[in-house]
Amino acid sequence: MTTSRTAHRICPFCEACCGLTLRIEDDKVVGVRGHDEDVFSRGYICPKGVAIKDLHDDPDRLRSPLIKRNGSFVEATWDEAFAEIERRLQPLLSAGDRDAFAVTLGNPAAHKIGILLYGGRLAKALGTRNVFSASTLDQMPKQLSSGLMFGHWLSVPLPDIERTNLMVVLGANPLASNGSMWTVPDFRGKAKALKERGGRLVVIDPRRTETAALADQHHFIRPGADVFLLLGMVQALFSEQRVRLGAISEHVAGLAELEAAVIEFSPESVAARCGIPAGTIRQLARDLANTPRAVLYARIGTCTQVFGTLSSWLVDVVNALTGHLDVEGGALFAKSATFAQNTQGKPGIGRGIVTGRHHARVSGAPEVYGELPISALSEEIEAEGKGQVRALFTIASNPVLSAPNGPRLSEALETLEFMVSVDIYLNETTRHADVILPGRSPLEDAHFDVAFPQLSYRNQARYSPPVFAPTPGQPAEWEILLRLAAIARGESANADIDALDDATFSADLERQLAPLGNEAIAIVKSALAGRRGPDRLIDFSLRTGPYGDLFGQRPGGLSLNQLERTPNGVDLGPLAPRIPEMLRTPSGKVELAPPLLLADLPRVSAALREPAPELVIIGRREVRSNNSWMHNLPLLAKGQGKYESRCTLLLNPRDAQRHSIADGDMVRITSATGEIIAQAELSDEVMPGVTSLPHGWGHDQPGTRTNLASKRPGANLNALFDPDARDPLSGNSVLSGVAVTLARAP
Ligand SMILES: Nc1nc2c(c(=O)[nH]1)N[C@H]1C(S)=C(S)[C@@H](COP(=O)(O)OP(=O)(O)OC[C@H]3O[C@@H](n4cnc5c(=O)[nH]c(N)nc54)[C@H](O)[C@@H]3O)O[C@H]1N2
Ligand SMILES: Nc1nc2c(c(=O)[nH]1)N[C@H]1C(S)=C(S)[C@@H](COP(=O)(O)OP(=O)(O)OC[C@H]3O[C@@H](n4cnc5c(=O)[nH]c(N)nc54)[C@H](O)[C@@H]3O)O[C@H]1N2
Ligand code: SF4
Ligand SMILES: [Mo]
Repeated sequence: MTTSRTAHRICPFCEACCGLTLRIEDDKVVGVRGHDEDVFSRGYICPKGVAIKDLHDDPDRLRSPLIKRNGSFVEATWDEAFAEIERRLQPLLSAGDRDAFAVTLGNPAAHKIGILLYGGRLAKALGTRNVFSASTLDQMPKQLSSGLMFGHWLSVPLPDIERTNLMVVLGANPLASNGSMWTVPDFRGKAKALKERGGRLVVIDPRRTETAALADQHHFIRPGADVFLLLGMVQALFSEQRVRLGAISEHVAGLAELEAAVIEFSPESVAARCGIPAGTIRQLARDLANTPRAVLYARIGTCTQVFGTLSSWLVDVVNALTGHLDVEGGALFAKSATFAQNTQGKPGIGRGIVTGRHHARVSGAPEVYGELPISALSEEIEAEGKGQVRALFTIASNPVLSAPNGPRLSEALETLEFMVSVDIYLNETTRHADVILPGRSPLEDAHFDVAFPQLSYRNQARYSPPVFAPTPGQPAEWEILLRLAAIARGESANADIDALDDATFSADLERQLAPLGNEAIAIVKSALAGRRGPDRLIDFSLRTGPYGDLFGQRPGGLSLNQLERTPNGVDLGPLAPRIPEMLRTPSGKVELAPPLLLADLPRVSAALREPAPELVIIGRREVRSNNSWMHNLPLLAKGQGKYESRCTLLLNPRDAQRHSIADGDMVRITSATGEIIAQAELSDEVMPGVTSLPHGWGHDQPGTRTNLASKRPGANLNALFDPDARDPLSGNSVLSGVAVTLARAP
C-alpha cells in the first residue's frame, strides 16, 4: 500500500525563499506547489521551485564521491575520498606556504546553511588569503557601499513595496530573477497591487524587460551609464533645492561634501552618455522628491560595471536626499531574527568596515569583506612565486562558466597540483578536480536562511526540517567541510566530527558570553546539549537574537523548538524605521560622502569624456534558468521555441540590418578577450547599440556529466569578458556593457 504525506520546505534556489508544499508517495516526490499557509510567500512559486523534484531525481546528480584515476573519474567510498585528500594534501601542507591553497564559494553556498556557516572554517584552517566567491561577480559593490554608509556589509536598504506609491527599478529584472538583495516572493503580485492602489512603477534598463512590460514607464539607458544618471539626479536635487532628508536629518554626515562633489554632473552634462534626455533625468529626480512614498531600487545591472560601488552608493543617496530612507513606503532595513550584525553589540555605533587588509599577490587588488576578486583566480594559479595557488577547493561554484574568461581558467585549473570540488555535478569546473565530494539532495537537508532574512521585505523566521532521511553514510555539507578543515589542520582524515564541532562551538560560546559569567555559559550549554551542527548555531542565534526567548528570560520568544512546531513560519511584521539604532559606523551617522567613494569621482569625470563603444553586450536572466547549473532538469530545459536553445543573442533589428544578420542566423561575437557563436533573435526590446546573451551557458565542454544540458549547450557569455576589467573599489567584475563586434557565422 502506498503511503502519502505532505511536507513543507523552503525553496533553496533563489533569494525569494518561497515555501513549497511537497506531496510525497512512499519515498517519491509526486507533486510540488506553493505553500499557501506560508506566512511569508503565501503560496507563490515559480517553475524552478517545482523543479526541486527534478533535481532530487536527476540521475546525473552525484550520489557518491568521485576520484580521478589515470584521467577518469571512478566512484569511491567517503573514507577512500577523504584518505585520498589527506594523502595528496600532505606534501603541500608540509611545504608551509598557506597561500598556495585557494577556496571558491559559489552562489548555492548562500542558500545552504551548512556551507555558509562552515565554509569559512575550511578557509581559516587552510590559513590562506586566497578566498574567492561569486560575490565579486554580483553584489560586492552594494555590500561595500552599504558598509561604508551604514557600518555593516549586509545593512542594505530594502524597498517597502507594499506601502510605496512610486517604485523606480534600475538594472534589475525581478519578474525574471524573483528579486535580489531583496527577498520578495511574488514581485509580480506586489507590483500589481502597487498599481491598483494608484502607484507607479518605472523601469530603467537597456532592455525592455519582463518587469518593464509591467511598468507605467520604461526608459532605455546605455549600459554602464548608471553612475552618470545617478550623479545627474543627485546634482539636480541639490541645484533645484529639492533635498529633504526628513526623519533621518539628525543622523547624517557629509551632506555639504556630497553637494560639492557632484556639482559638475548636471543632467545636461550626462544626458548623452546615458542615452536619456536631461529633462527626463530631472523629472525622475523631481518625481522621487515630490512623491511622499517613493523608492529607488537597483540591482545587478548597476553592480557588474566599472563604477559598481559608486552606482550602488548613489542609489541610497538618492533615497536619502528625497526623504525616503528609513521611512514607511521608502527604503527600510530588515531586522532579522538571526545572524545579523546590525542587531548585535552596542546600538547606533560600531567599528564600521575596512577594505584592503591584504592584497591579491599578482594584481594588488584589495581584500574586500575577506575576499579577493574571483576574476583574479587564473593569474594567481599561473604566476610563479611564493603564494602561487597550487591547490584549490571549489565549493558549489562553477567559475569556468560564471567568471570572466572561463577558457583561460580551465587551462589554469589543469596545472594545479590538487583540486577538490564539493559539488553535486560533474560539470565544466568540477571536471578539473581530483576528488569530487557531493552534497546531499536539498530534500535530505534541513533548511534555514542565514542571509536572506536580513534582506527580506518583511521580517520573518522559518525553518524546514529534512524531507527525506539521507542515504546512510552520506555526510552533510557541514560535516564534509569540517573534515576537510581537520585535514587542513594536519589532523587525521578520521577525526571525530562531533567532537570538533563541540569544541569550536564551546570556544565561541565562552568567548561571546564571557561577560555574563560561567553560570550563564553553563545554562546555555545545557539548553543546547541536544543539538549539533548548524541546528545548534541557529538555535543559539534565534534565542539570543532580537526576538529570542533569551533562554527563558523572555518567555514566548523565538527558539528553534518553536520554529519546528510552526511549519508555516513566524511573521515578525512589516519593516519599521531603524535609524539610528541599526547604524554601526564609527561616527554613529549615515555616511553620505565616504572619502573612499568621493576619491573615485575623478575616474567618472574622465570616463564621461571618453567616447562610448558602438555596440556592447549585456546579459539577461529568464525564469527557467539559474546561473550555470539548472539546465539539466527536464522541466526547466524545455521551451526554446524556434531557436536551438534559449541562449539566443538578442539584437535590435537596426543593428541586425547594419551587420546583415537575419533572425535565426548563427553569429560570431568577438570581444577583445574572446569569441563565441550564438543564434540571433531579432527584437526591439534591446536598445539600438546593445545586444544581449544570457550567462551560465556553454555546456559543450568534454568530460562533463550533465547529459540533458549538453544537448542544448548554448554559448558561454563570460568567454568574452576580461578578468582584469573590475570595479577597483569592490573587485567586482565588469559583466555588462562590453564592446563587441558581430559577424554572420557560416
Ligand atoms: N556574464 C555574467 N556572468 C555572471 C552573472 C551575470 O549576470 N552575467 N551573474 C553572476 C552571479 S550574480 C552569480 S551569483 C554567479 C553564480 O555563479 P556560481 O557561483 O559559479 O554559481 P552557479 O553558476 O549557480 O553554479 C553553482 C554550482 O554549485 C553546484 N551546486 C548546486 N547545488 C549545490 C548544492 O546543494 N551543494 C553543492 N555543494 N553544490 C551545489 C552546481 O553544480 C554548480 O557547480 O554567476 C555570475 N556570473
Ligand atoms: N530565473 C533566474 N533567477 C535568478 C537567477 C537566474 O540565473 N535565473 N540568478 C539569481 C542571482 S545569482 C542573482 S544575483 C539575481 C539577480 O537579479 P537581478 O538583478 O534582477 O538580475 P537580472 O535579471 O540579470 O537583471 C539585471 C538587469 O540589468 C540590466 N542591465 C544590464 N546592464 C545594465 C546597465 O549597465 N545598467 C542598467 N541600469 N541595467 C543594466 C539587464 O538588462 C537586466 O534586465 O537573480 C537571481 N535569480
Ligand atoms: S521564486 Fe522560484 S526559485 Fe525562487 S524561491 Fe520561489 S520557487 Fe524557488
Ligand atoms: Mo548572484
